[in-house]
Amino acid sequence: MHSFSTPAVYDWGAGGLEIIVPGSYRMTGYAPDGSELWRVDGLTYQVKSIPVLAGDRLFFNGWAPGGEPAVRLELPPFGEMSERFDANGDAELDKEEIPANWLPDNWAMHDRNKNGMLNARDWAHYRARRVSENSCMAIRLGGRGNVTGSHRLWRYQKSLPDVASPLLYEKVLYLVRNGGIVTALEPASGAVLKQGRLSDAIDSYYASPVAGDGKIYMLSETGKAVVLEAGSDWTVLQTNDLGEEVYATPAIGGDCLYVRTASKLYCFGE
Ligand SMILES: [Ca+2]
Ligand SMILES: [Ca+2]
Repeated sequence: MHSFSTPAVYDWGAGGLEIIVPGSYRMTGYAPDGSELWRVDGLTYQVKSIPVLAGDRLFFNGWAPGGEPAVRLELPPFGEMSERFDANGDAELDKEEIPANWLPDNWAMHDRNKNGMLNARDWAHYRARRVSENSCMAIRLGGRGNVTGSHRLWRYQKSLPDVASPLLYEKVLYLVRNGGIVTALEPASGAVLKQGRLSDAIDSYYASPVAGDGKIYMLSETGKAVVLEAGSDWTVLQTNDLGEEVYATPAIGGDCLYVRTASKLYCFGE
């Protein structure tokens, strides 16, 4: 499928570099020569957030439409589908053979050879997408091979951001979901420390949160700039309105917070 995440580089010092690539359905660690070192399964089909590295831990959020636990579909593999539903026995599933509640709403995307039916390859393409699940997860680095069972430490599946990346700051992991829902997670366990709504900034969030000076900064799509006091019991200190769209993640340099809105570049400092 297609994804929008940016790879990360992990430096093992004398152990060399590792390139970590989040993609559809899996996260993969590569050596600089391109050979695969490890992979973790269970990512959703289309990821946008970037990995957050801390020590030998990696935190990652992946969200795509249809991947919420309540709406995803546990579709059977093609073999089972043919046995149950291929009425005319041509090793293809047509629209009359597939149960109505399992029909793809984007048929053309999955009918790869455009013959009006889904063969085994088409069905695998569709099924992979519909069975995939949104989640925020923690991974322990350093494994080799498929380390989904041994190195994926936890998954959290509620109130996830679509685009905004997680933020790890002073031992708390923050997520901001569209609608202004902020969740603070305990990084070691994935347990929820606090969840609440930014009542003055109920909006979509494309910019990732950033932190400094004991505060968390979240900028919404329409330019609401929320300042939180950081912590497992975070609170809203201030909400300002910049009055126009923000999609870029703010940058911090020295004592300044740089924010780019649709038409301006701001520098905020003491
Ligand atoms: Ca058929
Ligand atoms: Ca086809």
